Amino acid sequence: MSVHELEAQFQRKIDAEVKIEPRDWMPEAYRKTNIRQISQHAHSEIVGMLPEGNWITRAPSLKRKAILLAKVQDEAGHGLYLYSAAETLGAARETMIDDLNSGKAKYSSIFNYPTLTWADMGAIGWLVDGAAILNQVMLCRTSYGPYARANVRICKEESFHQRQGFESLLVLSKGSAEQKAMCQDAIDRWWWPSLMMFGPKDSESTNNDQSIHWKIKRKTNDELRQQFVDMIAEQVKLLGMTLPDQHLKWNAERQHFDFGEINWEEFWNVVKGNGPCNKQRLAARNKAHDEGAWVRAAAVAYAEKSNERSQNNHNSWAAA
Ligand code: BYC
Repeated sequence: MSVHELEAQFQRKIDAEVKIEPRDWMPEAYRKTNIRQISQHAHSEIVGMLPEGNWITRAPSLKRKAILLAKVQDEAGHGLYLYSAAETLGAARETMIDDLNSGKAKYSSIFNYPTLTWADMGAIGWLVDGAAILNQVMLCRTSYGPYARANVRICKEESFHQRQGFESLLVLSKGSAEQKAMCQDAIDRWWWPSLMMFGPKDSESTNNDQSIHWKIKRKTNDELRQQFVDMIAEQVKLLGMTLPDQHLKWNAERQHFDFGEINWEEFWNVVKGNGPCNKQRLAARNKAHDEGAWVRAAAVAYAEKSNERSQNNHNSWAAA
């Protein structure tokens, strides 16, 4: 079959909602864009452990500490499912990790902001995980099988993450004047960066059109962002708090909330490595990688010994 015919057959499968699996033929650009997106997603989960990890030792109660620990562990697990999904496309784990540690690979802009108070744990759960879920629910139906299945598992855990965040803010919102102020301040700081998680506006997105055509993405960046604004603009009322946007207003004609302009200069600045915590995040990842070298070496040595042992057993059986 010619490449042209293979491509036509591939697109027919996509159009018919048949999942693409690792051994199936696929255009090289489809493989590449999946490796790019899945590995960036994996890196986001791993780097995303850092801002919350910062508060594990300072959680205000045993219950909150246990919840936060479980959430951060879940994120490590999500990263591992996603690295495995990227490996099925031929990406090497070491290369992906090296690209993250050297600053070559991207990860979500959101994790380059600092977590200044305990209320930030609630705001991350409610807003950041809330944004992530909308995106990941869509990705449960992405066309590449292993990525879709990884997202199904991730979403189950993520919905607990969002609920615990909202519940934690609800407690603060009913607390002392100081707690209420802390809650509002966290919402004010995390709102705009959360909107940036959905990526550049559609007119600036380089990958939207092709990814929609291949059903890697089912909704555009702006569609998902609008869905998020509509959801949060209602939920914030339950907290008795406000969102820091004077242009936020229900538009009866559009049946959506209008909202103000995102600071795109800030977004690209953070994506390019110049956000408030980019350097700190990469330094923490590199330190963890260096300190884990002995664990990786021990695991390889153990695997080699086990192989040798089973080979010797096999040989002695064969000789007997
Ligand atoms: N930050 O063409 P576009 C979590 C890049 S973590 C940085 O629209 P695409 C959690 C983009 O990569 C969940 N970079 O791209 C963990 C592209 O650059 P390249 C994270 C961004 O891929 C711990 C360029 O801008 N979720 O849940 O079609 C605690 C042009 O953009 C960002 C995922 O990773 C950004 N925000 O669409 C709590 C979901 N946005 O590579 C929670 C998977 C864009 O061409 N990813 N860029 O040089 C996706 O769904 C898509 O990749 C995006 C962007 C919607 C993010």
